[in-house]
Amino acid sequence: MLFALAPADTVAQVLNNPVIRHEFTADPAALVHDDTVFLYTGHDEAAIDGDFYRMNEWLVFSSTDMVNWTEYPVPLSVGDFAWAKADAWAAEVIERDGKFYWYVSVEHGTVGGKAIGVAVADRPTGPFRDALGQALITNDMTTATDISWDDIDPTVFLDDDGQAYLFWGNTKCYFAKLKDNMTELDGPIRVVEGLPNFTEAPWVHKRGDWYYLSYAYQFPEKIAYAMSRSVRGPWEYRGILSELAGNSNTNHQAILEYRGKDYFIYHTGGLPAPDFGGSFRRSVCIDRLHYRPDGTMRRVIMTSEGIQTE
Ligand code: FUB
Repeated sequence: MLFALAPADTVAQVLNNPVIRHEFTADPAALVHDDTVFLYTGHDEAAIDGDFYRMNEWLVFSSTDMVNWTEYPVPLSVGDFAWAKADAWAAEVIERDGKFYWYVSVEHGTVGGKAIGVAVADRPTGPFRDALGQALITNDMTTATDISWDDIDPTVFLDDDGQAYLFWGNTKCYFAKLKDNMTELDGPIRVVEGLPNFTEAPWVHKRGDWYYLSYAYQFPEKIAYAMSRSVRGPWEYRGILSELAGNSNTNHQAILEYRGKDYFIYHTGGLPAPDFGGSFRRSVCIDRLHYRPDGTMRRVIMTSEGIQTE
């Protein structure tokens, strides 16, 4: 009997997605500091039969190969914001002038609705403390939609001229300038136009002369993106970047360049039995991202193998 050799692309590799397996992680954000990647996530704690998010804290991990991750003590939780009462939803950290600012989504304790807070630390792993003692954005500050959960999913971007911007939203995508202290808005809140089927999860990054605004599209969520020559727009929609995240009805992406390679960091419900991942038991995954010569991004292929060590 003859046996055909397996084609090279079916040779078994280590299955590195999801990248964290001992707990559930969602809503990734990442930055590079001192040639090390710091991965920030939410922490899904819903029971197997849970039917909504149970999220009380955020987590931080580091890596120098995108495969092996070191976890640190819990750096920030809802309880660190005296004015907040629940829901450690999506967040992002940025470094400016040697300090690390962590913009988070939470449920406000008195104003009602979701709100955005900011914490600060001297190191990427914390400890972080509330930088303001009150919310930076509350639901009554945004009126483009009636929903109470439109002030979530902050993404922060520092432009080449030193001007920082905060983008966030659900259903509507908002943006505003930040003062140099990173804890106050510097001007009006505006609505970003040109993002069809915007749901949530904006992420702004720059490569060369192009600015990119990726976001969760429709519901269940795909990731789509737009491009612009200015962070203030106008934005031109450029299509779907990644497809549905399997058994998770949300997705949430971070885009990172590290040591000359580009990465797409996202979540799925992909932890198998006995953990049984799902929409409220999500896990961060990482795959390579590739640009075309004209700056557009190729569709990301979500894989079980993920990133392989070289
Ligand atoms: O994790 C809670 C919410 O689900 C996030 O804020 C959204 O981006 C979605 O992933």
